[in-house]
Amino acid sequence: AHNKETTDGSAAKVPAIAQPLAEKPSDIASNIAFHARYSPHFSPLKFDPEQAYYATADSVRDLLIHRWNETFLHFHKVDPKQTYYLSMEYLQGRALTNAIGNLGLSGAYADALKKLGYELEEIAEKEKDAALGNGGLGRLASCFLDSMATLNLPAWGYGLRYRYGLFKQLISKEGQEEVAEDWLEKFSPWEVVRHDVLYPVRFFGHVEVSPTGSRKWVGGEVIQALAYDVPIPGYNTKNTISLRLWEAKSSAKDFNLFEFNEGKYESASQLHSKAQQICAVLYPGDATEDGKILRLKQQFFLCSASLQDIIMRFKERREGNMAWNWSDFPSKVAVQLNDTHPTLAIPELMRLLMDGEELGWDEAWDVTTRTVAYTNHTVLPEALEKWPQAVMYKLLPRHMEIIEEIDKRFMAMIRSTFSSMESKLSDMQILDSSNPQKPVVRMANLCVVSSHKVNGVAELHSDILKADLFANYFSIWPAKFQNKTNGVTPRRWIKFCSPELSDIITKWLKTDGWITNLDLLSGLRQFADNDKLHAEWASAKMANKHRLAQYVLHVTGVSIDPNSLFDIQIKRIHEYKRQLLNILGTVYRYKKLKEMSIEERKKTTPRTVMLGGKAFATYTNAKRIVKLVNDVGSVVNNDPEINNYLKVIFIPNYNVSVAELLIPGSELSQHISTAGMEASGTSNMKFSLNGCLIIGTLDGANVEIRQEIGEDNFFLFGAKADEVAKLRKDRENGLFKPDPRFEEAKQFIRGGAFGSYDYSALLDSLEGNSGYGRADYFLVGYDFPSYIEAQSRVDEAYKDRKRWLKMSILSTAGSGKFSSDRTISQYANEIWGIKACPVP
Ligand code: B1N
Repeated sequence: AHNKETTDGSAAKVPAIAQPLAEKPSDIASNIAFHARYSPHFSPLKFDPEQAYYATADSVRDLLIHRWNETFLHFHKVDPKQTYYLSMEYLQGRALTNAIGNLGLSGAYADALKKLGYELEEIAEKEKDAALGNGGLGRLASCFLDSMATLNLPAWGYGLRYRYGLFKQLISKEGQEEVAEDWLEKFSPWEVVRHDVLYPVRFFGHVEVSPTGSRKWVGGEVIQALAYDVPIPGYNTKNTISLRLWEAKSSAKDFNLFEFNEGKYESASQLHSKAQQICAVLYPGDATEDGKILRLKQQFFLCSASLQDIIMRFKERREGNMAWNWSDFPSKVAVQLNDTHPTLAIPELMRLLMDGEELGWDEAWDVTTRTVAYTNHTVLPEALEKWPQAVMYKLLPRHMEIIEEIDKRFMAMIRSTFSSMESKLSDMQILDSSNPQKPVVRMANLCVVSSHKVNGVAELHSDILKADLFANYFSIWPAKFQNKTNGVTPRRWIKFCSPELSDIITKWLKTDGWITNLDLLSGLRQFADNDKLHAEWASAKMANKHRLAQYVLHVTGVSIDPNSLFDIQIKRIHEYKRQLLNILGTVYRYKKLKEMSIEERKKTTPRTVMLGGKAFATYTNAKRIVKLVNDVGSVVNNDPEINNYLKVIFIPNYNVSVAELLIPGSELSQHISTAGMEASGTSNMKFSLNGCLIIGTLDGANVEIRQEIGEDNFFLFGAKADEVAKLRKDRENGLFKPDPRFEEAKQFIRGGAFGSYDYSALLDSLEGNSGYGRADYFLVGYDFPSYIEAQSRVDEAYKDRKRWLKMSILSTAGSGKFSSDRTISQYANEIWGIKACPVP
């Protein structure tokens, strides 16, 4: 069926080659054919779906490169203030459908590919997910890039080009298995290597003091950072910005030819393999000292290469202008730290300004603090980075000097200006030497002290930062603290992943303006009771459910009923996210169904419970949870009495493209973390945007979602954030009486209903005998009864089709606030001070 001219191996009759920038279907088809032949990545004269993907991507790339060059020339000419987003993670997912959609060429490309014998969707699936991130923090960075481009903002993303991104999750009888996922196995058409953009990055060595007292970092090992650029097209604009990913390289002079010829192969290429290690994997395990050094090397590599590049650009744009001054730097450059992972940007900028550009401390400090801002993404104590001082001294001796000086001056400032805070100094200090065996650098403290703005990612989270984690700093610097509630890009997360629903929205709103002005969705409210809209809405949702059911059958072999309620929880597996609450509730539902008569069962709401997510490779309890979900599924799905009323599915290898399939087909999603622990959540926004109802706690952005869509349209349960501390205390004091239904569910598992695996270690963590003094730290037992009751309200609501559809429409209608366009506009106006710079 496919393009005969090129698949049968005979001399190909490739259509005539049009000009390289093709935007009409016939030109596009010819351009794709051109690339199939003249940008070959495989043996010649084949045109199977994978080659069609690469040829299509190459043709899209032409268009992007054209826009990209224009954008850079324009930025260079205008010289606006620019934002540089520093992040150790980007979860880009696939790029083809998104790029074509942002270019406004979805129809044209679909037609062009039809001419060549292909469906766009079919070839788009050949692309590998770029998973250079772990979860929400990385995906947020990617949504931000899309919004920055769409809003025509002069901005860049900086990150690392990991050879292996997030692992691929395999599910076996044992539970989760991790294998390396090779996203670069063949080649990525979305990156352009810039052979001329190369910076040296030093590690180890020592500080040399000159007779004049100036200090220089010398010796150690020097590794080159080479730039790979990924184009980020905006939606419906020419502006195309850049995600610059650094790759580590050694140079030829580091290769010891003499040693090599003597047969000493390993020592001859030592620096080469050291360089390769730096970008080998996303988040290398940091349990060992070597692991810590590698992770810190990664962080510094990102910071140093990016800042050298930023400074180079700043100077380049001032060439021939004698009047410029370093104090202009913050009016041209904003650096945003995505959590503490790129904190070393602070001492590195200080070092480059002082040791490289010969600024004095005060001037360098003024420039640095007016340039850098910090976003906090978590209050979980174990996620707050603390680097051993010994490791820092060894790897970055000059930076450690600078950090000591920042700390010293900060303490002096507190003593002189805020003497009432002296008693809090030990909490506020950057260097924490309270444990003389293991003195550490508290990276979050360094960020707060050195940034001009600090923000949380949802209102509740930002309030917790001010009242709790950073309360002392807040009392001395109230104006430093802000909130920037997260958002998601409506292009990827509804327009392209749910085109049917998007067309309905456009039709009823009589405009597609909502795609870049998501607040317009509120216009759907007036139709929330309209029967015609209900019918269209239900049919789009049903089509998405069918597509999802097919996928589930394909990856698990289990067939699920599109008429059942599709209930989904997808996110990293973590005890605070409480997948265990979900599965215990599901076990309880199963047990009750077993006890019912057939007549009673028929009155229940049939459900398909789907869970997906990856557990960190060494996180034992998270891996037990994965296994438990799979074991419960094996029993329930094969129970002929029950499997018409309940199915339990573990979705393997959850990632961005799987999310793009699951979210449009969802009806209920679970965001059920212990209140106060999920900083924001962003999938909650994607689900609600797609007309999916939420069962959730008052945590993170749930609070604001519920406000926007209305209390009646949100299934709320559970303890509130400000009750959690007391509930934990009560628990320790033996004041907690577990609900019998909770005991029943646990007992059912302990009794072996789901196989012979011993789940007692996992279930014990919910009881008083875990041995860690953290008995049910996440309050699963406390919240269980209100969770079960909220689930009953869901079952009742689902029986009333009209009511459910109305709630679904109101969810979408109330999601306008959660566009990352809104979030990024706020960052641009309230933190970065940058303005749109559209390419004419
Ligand atoms: O950042 C997201 C939030 O929506 C989530 O609530 C939050 O959990 C997530 C160490 C993290 N916080 N911290 C991380 C990631 C990687 C790592 O190595 C911490 N991720 C979040 C976006 O704001």
